[in-house]
Amino acid sequence: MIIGSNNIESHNEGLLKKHQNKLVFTASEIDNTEAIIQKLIDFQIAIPSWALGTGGTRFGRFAGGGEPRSIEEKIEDVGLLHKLNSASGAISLHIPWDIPQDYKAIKALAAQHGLKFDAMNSNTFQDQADSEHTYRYGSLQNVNKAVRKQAIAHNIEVIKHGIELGSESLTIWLADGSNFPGQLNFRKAYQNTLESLEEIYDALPSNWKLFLEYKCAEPNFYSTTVADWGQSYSYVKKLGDKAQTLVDLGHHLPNANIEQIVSLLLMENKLGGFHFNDSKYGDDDLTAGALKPYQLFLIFNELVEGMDARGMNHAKDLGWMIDASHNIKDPLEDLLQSVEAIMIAYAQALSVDRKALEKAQEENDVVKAQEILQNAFRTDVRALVAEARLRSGAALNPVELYRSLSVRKNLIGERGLKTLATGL
Ligand code: PSV
Ligand code: MN
Ligand code: MN
Repeated sequence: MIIGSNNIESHNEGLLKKHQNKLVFTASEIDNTEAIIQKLIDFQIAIPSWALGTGGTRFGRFAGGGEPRSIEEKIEDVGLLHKLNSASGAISLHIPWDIPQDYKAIKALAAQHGLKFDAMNSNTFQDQADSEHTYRYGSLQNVNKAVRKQAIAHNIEVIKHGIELGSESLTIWLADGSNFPGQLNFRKAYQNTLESLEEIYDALPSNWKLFLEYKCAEPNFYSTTVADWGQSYSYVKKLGDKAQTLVDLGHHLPNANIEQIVSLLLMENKLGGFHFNDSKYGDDDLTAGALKPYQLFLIFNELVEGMDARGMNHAKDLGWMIDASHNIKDPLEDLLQSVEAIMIAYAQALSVDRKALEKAQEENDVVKAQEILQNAFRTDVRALVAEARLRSGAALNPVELYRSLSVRKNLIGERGLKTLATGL
């Protein structure tokens, strides 16, 4: 299925008048709208290949139709998203769920859709049919050296795939940990993990980054070897400049102050990137901004403040990725909603009156500081996000256009009703 520019133009024509009125009103409420729109145009969020199909839980999976069956079809799906919103210009692959065969052809297909390859993800949390050793008791932490070697070799293979595709980062998430007290010697598990990570780090090209993702629990329920930002920080600090921490919004203990974590990691130059999603209970992997949009805004508020303080480029200097799973929604609609929510939070953070906030903070004017933040959060910035899309040739309302073009029905026509996306 291909969405033509003519489809987008006629959709936009129908919505233009209303949009322009909203934009004029927004510009009367916010000072620096032109600068914000430009930053929004530049901002791209990578789509994870594994979120293009229906996810599931251990209780079942209710797949929708027309899901991508190959890496090529996954690229095509991200291409559809990018055509609709011009903000999803990258795909993040997971090996071995996505095994690139013909690099040249895959790169050409991605380029045709205006896509880059964002972080490559390794997988040492599942045994593969051809694996010699099991990860039942962990991978990089394993007491058995042969298992560790297998996991290290896998990560190095992932880097090699990434080099061929033009990716520049590797994300490592480890399921390693223990299920019961006494099962693991924490000190040895840490040391084994560090040594293994060092070997992987040594295989990184000079222009690459290694992102070490943390997660408080699951699949292990007593201890996790990289369980929180402090543990990730302790590893990446030892590894070197190319290693940084990756924050997945769903990987914290309840009520964690994620915005403060982000601020601290940025200050230490150890924030590498994000996996955006939302949650109520645990690693729920729900649509970004669906439950806690204020938290998402507060995170972006720290990001904008911290990146500006360090002179960083918002669009290029961190890895922006979604990590989501959809049990009941159409995955593509869900991803459009996630990207929109992230862009809104970013726009809101860009609209914060920084000087006034700094003054309020210096004067310990707590009420004023709250007024400033909440004013930015409560001012409707959706017209700015839509304007950024319009200027990039994308749709004013991506979900509406997706539906009016019956994209899912077309994909079912092409790929069939019973498709099992590779991966999750
Ligand atoms: C683990 O929960 C995680 O967030 C990691 O990023 C994985 O690679 C991803 O989910 C996919 O299962
Ligand atoms: Mn993640
Ligand atoms: Mn997760």
